[in-house]
Amino acid sequence: MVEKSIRAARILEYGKPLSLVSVPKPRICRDEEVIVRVGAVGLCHSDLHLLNGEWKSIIPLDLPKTPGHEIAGWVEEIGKSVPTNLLTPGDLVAIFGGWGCGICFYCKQGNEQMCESAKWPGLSSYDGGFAEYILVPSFRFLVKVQDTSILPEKIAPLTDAGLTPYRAIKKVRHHLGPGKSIGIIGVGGLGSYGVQYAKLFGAGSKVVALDRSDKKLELAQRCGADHVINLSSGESIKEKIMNITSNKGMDVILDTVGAESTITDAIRMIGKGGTIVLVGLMGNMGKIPVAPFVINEVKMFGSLWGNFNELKEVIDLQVQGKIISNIRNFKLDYINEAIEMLKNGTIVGRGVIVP
Ligand code: FEH
Ligand code: ZN
Ligand code: ZN
Repeated sequence: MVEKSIRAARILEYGKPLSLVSVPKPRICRDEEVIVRVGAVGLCHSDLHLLNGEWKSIIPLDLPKTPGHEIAGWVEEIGKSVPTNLLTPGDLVAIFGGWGCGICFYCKQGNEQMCESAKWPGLSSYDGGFAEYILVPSFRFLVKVQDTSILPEKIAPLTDAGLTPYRAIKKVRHHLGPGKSIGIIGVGGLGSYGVQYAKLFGAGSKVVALDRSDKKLELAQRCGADHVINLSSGESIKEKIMNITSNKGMDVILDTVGAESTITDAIRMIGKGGTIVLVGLMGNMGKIPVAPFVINEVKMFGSLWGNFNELKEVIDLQVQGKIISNIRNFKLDYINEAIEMLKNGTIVGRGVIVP
């Protein structure tokens, strides 16, 4: 049998541009498996860490590897045990990225993204979606999108950029309401969804978007932010926050960046009894000023990605038109240019590769 080949953008060596190469088309070897024709795949900051080799010790990879973990496309082929009432070739699907074992404590809780031996696509032994096709180890990781009029490039970012702030904001909804405030730090891929969820689930809370780019702050306004603050404006950010919040400070802050500076900003802006949720993975360390943290009873926690049911909920929101995906498409041939733009912060919204 002649082996078919496909195009993929792969890491051959850390710190180098991705290489566009020909690789064998994946084949079904186990009955649960599904091959998906990639329709779109989002570019995530985590990909930058991965490509640079910064995560070598936490996510060891055998190179070459195809990254890309934010994927949507069409079912190409299914294994023998895939229930055809769930999936058939041609279906539009979102690929849930938490490829859990299914039986550990975290998987049984429904949080497969936190599995003890999670195999995230493109972030583990499995190749990801910067390719024309991807092998998905089980149909359990696919969400069928019933509305086939939606383009895959609007679905792919939902599997990570749209999902991560959704899970985080669900965890702090009880702190929001009239007279309350929520700040979204970073209006990149995640933050533009974060602003929309803050409006949708904030029950009248004031939504404040903070970023260093005026273009991204304009996007935040289009997404419904009540106030925008440029973090590099040099003016007193704390003073602005105090004006907006009647001198209380913010009730909730979602940090979608996770750099030392944004953690410091968040702690400076948070009010008494406030909650900071960290989802961004940009930096390595943050500093906590002990006295204000204790005296103001600040709460701070992390939130990882989202689970399968949460992905279904986010897709429902998109299908109902309750959220919009702000994307910029790039052809697979221009993936390294897109990665450079992501590095420089010049992509407004989510950069999406369309093979
Ligand atoms: C990074 C590393 C491990 C798991 C998940 C991630 C995020 O990129 C998901 O956004
Ligand atoms: Zn990611
Ligand atoms: Zn597990």
